Amino acid sequence: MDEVIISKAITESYLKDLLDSMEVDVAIAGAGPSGMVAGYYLAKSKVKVAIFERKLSIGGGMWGGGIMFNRIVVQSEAKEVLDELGISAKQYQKGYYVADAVEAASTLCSRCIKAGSKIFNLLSVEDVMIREDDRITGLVLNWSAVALANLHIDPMAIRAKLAIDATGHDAEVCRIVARKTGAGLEVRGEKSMWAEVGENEIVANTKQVCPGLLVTGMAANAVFGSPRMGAIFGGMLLSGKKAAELAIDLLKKTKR
Ligand code: 48F
Repeated sequence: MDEVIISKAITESYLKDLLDSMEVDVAIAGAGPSGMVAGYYLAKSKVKVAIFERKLSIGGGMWGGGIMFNRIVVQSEAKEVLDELGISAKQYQKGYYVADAVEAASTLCSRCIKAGSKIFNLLSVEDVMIREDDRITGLVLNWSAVALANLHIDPMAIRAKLAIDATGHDAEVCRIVARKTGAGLEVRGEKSMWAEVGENEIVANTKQVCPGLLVTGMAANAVFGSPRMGAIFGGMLLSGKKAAELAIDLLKKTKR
């Protein structure tokens, strides 16, 4: 075994993918359930997509389910997404299905990558690129370790025809856009728990919030001031699917 060959294999293979992902159709911030569902459906439709995740582990809030019991609940409306991904679920009561959070997160991750998404962990989105008409043209990334160590290191830039904020409760990309650009975006912040309203509104809130930037998952409810919902995940899955569908439509329009 040659340690240098091992290091070269890792470095060359990683850098090839990173270089290739510096210009993509869609760049997604955050590899939680909504971001990975969006990535899955986009890649399945042959869209070039990269997902950037701050943490070492991907899957966001899915692993712990609710209450640190690794189960998630999904309502009937979103069961089709579990079926599409091959995640098993048992009916608990009419309209409510329970799935193993570990199976759900790991299967979603695997299907997202095998469909063709590139996922890069340990990278945080710290800014966006912006051009005329307040159009978001890409994401600005730095190694998460740089922020943790408080190092003064300049970031790298990824060009994307569209970006998706899937950063969860903090809606980090939308907050950056609201704070640093003239795009007129306001982040109202999520409201207290009300599962039914939160689940209904999350799909309606999944939209393009300024030219070139869409929002999905809990970030969508944070932007529009809708409630949180606790350990029910159907809305996240449907929101990710809708974000992918909207992005595919927008990409088709820009081609014309
Ligand atoms: O938080 P997260 O799971 O968001 P989601 O897809 O799903 C929410 C549910 O998990 C749960 C819920 C169910 O009712 O409310 O909370 O909306 O995943 C967001 C991911 O984005 C990463 C973060 O580490 C997590 O894995 N993330 C957050 N900010 C950044 C980021 C950033 N600036 N750059 C890169 N990744």
